Amino acid sequence: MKHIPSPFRRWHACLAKAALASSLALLGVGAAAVENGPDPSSSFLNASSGPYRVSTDNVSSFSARGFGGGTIYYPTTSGQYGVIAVSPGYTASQSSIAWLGRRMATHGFVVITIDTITTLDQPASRATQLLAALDHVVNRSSSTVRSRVDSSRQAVAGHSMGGGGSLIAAEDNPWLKAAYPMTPWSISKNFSRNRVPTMIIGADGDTIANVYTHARPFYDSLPSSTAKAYGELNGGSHFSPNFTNTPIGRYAVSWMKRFVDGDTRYSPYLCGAPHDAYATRFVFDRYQENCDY
Ligand code: 856
Repeated sequence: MKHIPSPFRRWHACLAKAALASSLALLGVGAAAVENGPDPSSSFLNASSGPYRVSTDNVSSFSARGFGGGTIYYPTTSGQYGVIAVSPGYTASQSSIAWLGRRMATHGFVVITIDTITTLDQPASRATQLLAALDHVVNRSSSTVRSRVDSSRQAVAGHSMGGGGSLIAAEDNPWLKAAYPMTPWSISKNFSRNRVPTMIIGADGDTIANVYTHARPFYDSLPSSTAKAYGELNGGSHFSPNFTNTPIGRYAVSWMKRFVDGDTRYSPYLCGAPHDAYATRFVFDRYQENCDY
């Protein structure tokens, strides 16, 4: 769509959105968009935490069915929040992605960061474990957590083999609202059946899941009818998703807000001017998307 001058593109998108919104309203389908928290700003999204205070519940490996246990991060304020499960990578534990679990929760999500059953589990196994973890939060967590969950809004994310797991989970479960694979690693390269809005994070210096054989072909395989984005970390490594000092947190929050909550206040941070200004943190000209969304 890049060849279409942007005012036209925005105008057509606007008409299309208005038509879609009114037909959805007429049909009475689709969950209403949820707006949790104040209007976003760039500085708000760049901060290491959002507006919600967060408590944690430990899920022991003994009580977990179908995954290895984990930690649930949830807003202390009562409300109805989307649910996100996050898997670490090969040989790693939940501590490696704890920062992201907490960060997303502070923006108004119930997040479970998981340990896998064994740290050597492969992506397909991580996919089923992500789904088991979502099921735990929705059906078997403490009543405090369950009271904060909207089970119609669930999403997955993961690092490396966990990122591959999140791609497989999304492809096999079109009811999911969003996926966020980070420096994903997978033997299967074709995710052309994926109907779940998916943002993939790659890293230019990744020597374990090289972007030319992993993140980029995965992105290219996603159908054009699926909302998608690809950002490649500038000066990044396979382990960038284990640290906070990258665009990963900001885009994770924006992607989940937009597609788990349907909160279009975040659209400019994915498709508009604040995104354009900030996307310089990614490798120049390698950012890809199929906006408008
Ligand atoms: C952090 C994925 C042949 O595959 C590999 O060597 C390999 C190594 C590591 C990972 C991964 O998940 O790293 C994440 O532990 C594939």
